[in-house]
Amino acid sequence: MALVFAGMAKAEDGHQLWLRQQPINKAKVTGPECIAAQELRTYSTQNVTLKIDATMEQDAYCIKVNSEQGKVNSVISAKNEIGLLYGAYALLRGETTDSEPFYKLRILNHWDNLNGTIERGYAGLSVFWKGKASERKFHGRTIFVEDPDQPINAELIKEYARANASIGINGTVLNNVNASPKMLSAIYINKVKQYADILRPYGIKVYLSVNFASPMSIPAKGFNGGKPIKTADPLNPKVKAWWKAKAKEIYAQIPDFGGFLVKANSEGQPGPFDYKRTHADGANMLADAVKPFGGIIMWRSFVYGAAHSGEDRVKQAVSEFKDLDGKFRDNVILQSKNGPLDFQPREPYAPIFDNIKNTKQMAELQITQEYLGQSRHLTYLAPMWREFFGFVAPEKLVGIAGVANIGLDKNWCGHHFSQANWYAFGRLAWNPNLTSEQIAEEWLGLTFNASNNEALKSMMLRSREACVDYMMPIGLHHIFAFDEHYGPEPDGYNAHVPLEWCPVYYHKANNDSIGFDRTHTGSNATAQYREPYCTLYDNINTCPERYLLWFHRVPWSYQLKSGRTVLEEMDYRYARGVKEVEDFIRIWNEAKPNIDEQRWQEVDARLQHQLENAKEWQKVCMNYFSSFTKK
Ligand code: GCV
Repeated sequence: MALVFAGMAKAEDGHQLWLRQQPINKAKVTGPECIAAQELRTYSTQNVTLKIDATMEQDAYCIKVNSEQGKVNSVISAKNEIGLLYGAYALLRGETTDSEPFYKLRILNHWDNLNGTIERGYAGLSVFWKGKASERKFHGRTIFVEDPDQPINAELIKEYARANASIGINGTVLNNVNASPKMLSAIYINKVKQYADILRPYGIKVYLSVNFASPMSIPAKGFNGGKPIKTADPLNPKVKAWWKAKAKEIYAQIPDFGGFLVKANSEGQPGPFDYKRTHADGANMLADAVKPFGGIIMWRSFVYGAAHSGEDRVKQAVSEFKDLDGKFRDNVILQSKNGPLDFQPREPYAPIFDNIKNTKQMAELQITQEYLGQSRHLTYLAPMWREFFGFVAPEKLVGIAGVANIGLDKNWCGHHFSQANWYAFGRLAWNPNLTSEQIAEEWLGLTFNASNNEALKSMMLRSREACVDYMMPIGLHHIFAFDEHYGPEPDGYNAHVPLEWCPVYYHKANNDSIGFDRTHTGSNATAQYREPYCTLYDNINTCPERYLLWFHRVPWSYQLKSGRTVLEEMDYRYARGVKEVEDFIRIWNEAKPNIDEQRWQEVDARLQHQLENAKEWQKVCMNYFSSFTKK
């Protein structure tokens, strides 16, 4: 191994991600000439035969290793070149087993805007879209505007494709779910085609997020004399015709285009509800438009403030979609976040997965750490995603989407350890039964030559729980500073924004009690869960304490199993979270001799910052919450 990977002395900036092999150029590779063959010829230490076996499942591969007289010859078989590519990367990782992906849809969601910025992006600007600085400024800040004339960065996108293919990702949504209608204009479709052409040989399909009101501002080729129309009502024949014409226009350029992702009637986005139509009306209309070309619609259930405005926010997705179950076309997939609120450090699973039984479903996980320290904290997310799969059986889903954490930063993700989350997402989308340990070990080996470093592995595995402890223990949630979703703001209240964006709405602390009563005596969100969880969560004696203040309102004198009161328990947990980060710093210091200088320094600087932040969370939250008990 030591010969294969980059030497310790060589400066590393993280750009190569987990693909740090040095070219060896000694392997003999026979079989079809394809990217798999090129990769193996360059990086393999053994001779390999590639075989096409048309009877195999799509994307599956079979690896056979034969050692004869000290010489290793392997055979990789697959249905086509993409399967061979997956097999090649597996072999280069040291795997010698057969494998097939659990999910057909393993998709990254980029929340990238056409002006080059990224919503909840913490690693620089978009790798896909470039904007230019406008002359106008907003509160002293530069405003970026679209610039469709900018050429694409084909080399970078090829690297992106390679990295994704190496972990089995096979789809990418190129733009933000808060979508600009301009995404569907001819000039941008042409750019999407350029991306599709680069990504195709790596087995990656492109998808787009669409703005439901696009027909009102963008022309569709061959329709209405090139003029937009006055409505986006999904039952209006002209609207249906517009989307059909648009689908035709897209597929003429990108025959294997994947389909659309839609955020409708949520957080100000247009949708069918604007015309008193249902989500099914909207989704089915789009589904019919892409169906002849084999496209799909991923319709998001992250909807609040629409038909069920005012209801406990965590209940609204079920309220909006339950009655529509079974009414969607077969090429519509309902895409839901893992938790019912919004990617918090810890949430109970989203009960929409229990309530929807006759509609295809996908889970949306967030790789970008919007609420978990962004690219400044070391937080390994595999344990959180595995926790979700403990409640929602992987078989219930037809695919997995991950909100990407990728940007133009040299190391792609901002924090070197955030790369582990991109990696883990791909590996879990391929096989949701892999353990967090296995993935961490693999990633540490490939990224830092440190697969055997138990301390680093333990740091990764403990990091998400530490984050929960120093941000929001025992079921606290959404007590972040407004908008940035980074630091603490437990007293946050702003009369000018929806109440569901204000921290005080979630913890409801007063001089007597704290917590959100979501039991049958309160918002009754517990009733949306299947048994045994419904009963388990509803009853304070059986509700796991990690969800205590999520589901229950308790007096300050309430004692937890530890014998500590709520405030004492908070005190204990915040302190424990801080101590964990101190320990991560110690572990990282001990690993110093084994890690290249630049990456060691960069991670160290971020860990120091993480510690400051953890202490700030502890101080601000303890000051605030203890103020109630002193009155
Ligand atoms: C893309 C949260 C985020 C928003 C995001 C939204 C969503 O509210 O803060 O930035 O918008 O979720 O998932 O649609």
